[in-house]
Amino acid sequence: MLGFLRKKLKAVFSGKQEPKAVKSPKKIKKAVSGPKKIVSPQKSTPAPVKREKKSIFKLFKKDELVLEELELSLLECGVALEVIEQLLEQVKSAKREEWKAVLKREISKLLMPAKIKIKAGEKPYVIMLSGINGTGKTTTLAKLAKYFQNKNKSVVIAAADTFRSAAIEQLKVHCDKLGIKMITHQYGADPAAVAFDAIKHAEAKKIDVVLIDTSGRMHVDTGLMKELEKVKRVAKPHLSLLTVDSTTGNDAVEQARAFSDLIDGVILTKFDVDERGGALISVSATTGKPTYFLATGQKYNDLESLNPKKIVAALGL
Ligand SMILES: Nc1nc2c(ncn2[C@@H]2O[C@H](COP(=O)(O)OP(=O)(O)OP(=O)(O)O)[C@@H](O)[C@H]2O)c(=O)[nH]1
Ligand SMILES: [Mg+2]
Repeated sequence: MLGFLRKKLKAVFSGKQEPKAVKSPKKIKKAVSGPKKIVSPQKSTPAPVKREKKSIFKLFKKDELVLEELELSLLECGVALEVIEQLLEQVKSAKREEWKAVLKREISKLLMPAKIKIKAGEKPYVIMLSGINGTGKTTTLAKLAKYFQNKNKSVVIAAADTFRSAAIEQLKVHCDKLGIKMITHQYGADPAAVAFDAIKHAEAKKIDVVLIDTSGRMHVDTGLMKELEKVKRVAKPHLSLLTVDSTTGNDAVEQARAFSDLIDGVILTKFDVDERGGALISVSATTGKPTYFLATGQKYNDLESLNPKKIVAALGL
């Protein structure tokens, strides 16, 4: 916003716009340094102000108001502040009449739906899920298993979360319900070794898909992020996906940055809890990676493809 304000004031001083509409340099300085403060031409000039000058400042104020409206729509949808700033910078380079359309277009471009395509020879097809704690990795993994079963593909699951207590038992419940074999080691074992064993098992039994569950890790925990790198190095997944909780706010940017090099795409989880899509906009803008699914509930079939139009519509622009 401030950049925009500065530009306008620069135009006033360079003579491109009527200078008299602004009271004094002192006031201008205040307007520049204060947040979104606009100098009122009426208050600042005791002499009658010409119509022309007035309209310039009306437009100026109108621009600010439109930008604020766009900013508010993005904030209300839970888009991270950093991403809002980036988006508004793009918007401001267009004509004001086009701002809303440009914003919608830019967001649509960011949201890239993708589908899993298994090529001939990719057997077993290996998928690894990662993400911060509680974002829905294990539940989504079970949904993915069901997704492949629905396509008549055989599945084996690697319980590579050997860290969190009860993680293996939680996954076992899903595997038993779905009739899927789970490869596991002891708690505290190397997760990369679990993934490796599951892939070897799939190769021996000619199983189509290996799904690797990993433990939740905070993106700031460098030790655990290194561990994830190792799992990836060993398992060489065809697809490495990050689960992002729909309710994530500003933190989505930092999460996305930390995982970005380790992932090929995103699954937005708990979309039934928060359908605004702001977290997905933030993560997509930060990683440039596509979205494979939206997880929309607790049932195994609650997986949907991303429809960018739905997310853009939720912005209410
Ligand atoms: N409403 C809703 N709840 C979900 C969804 N996905 C997961 N959950 C719930 O979110 C909670 C955490 O899910 P988990 O699958 O255990 O998450 P996780 O990422 O594996 O957790 P950690 O392994 O502890 O990091 C559970 O209560 C799930 O039932 C979803 O799409 N919608
Ligand atoms: Mg889990």
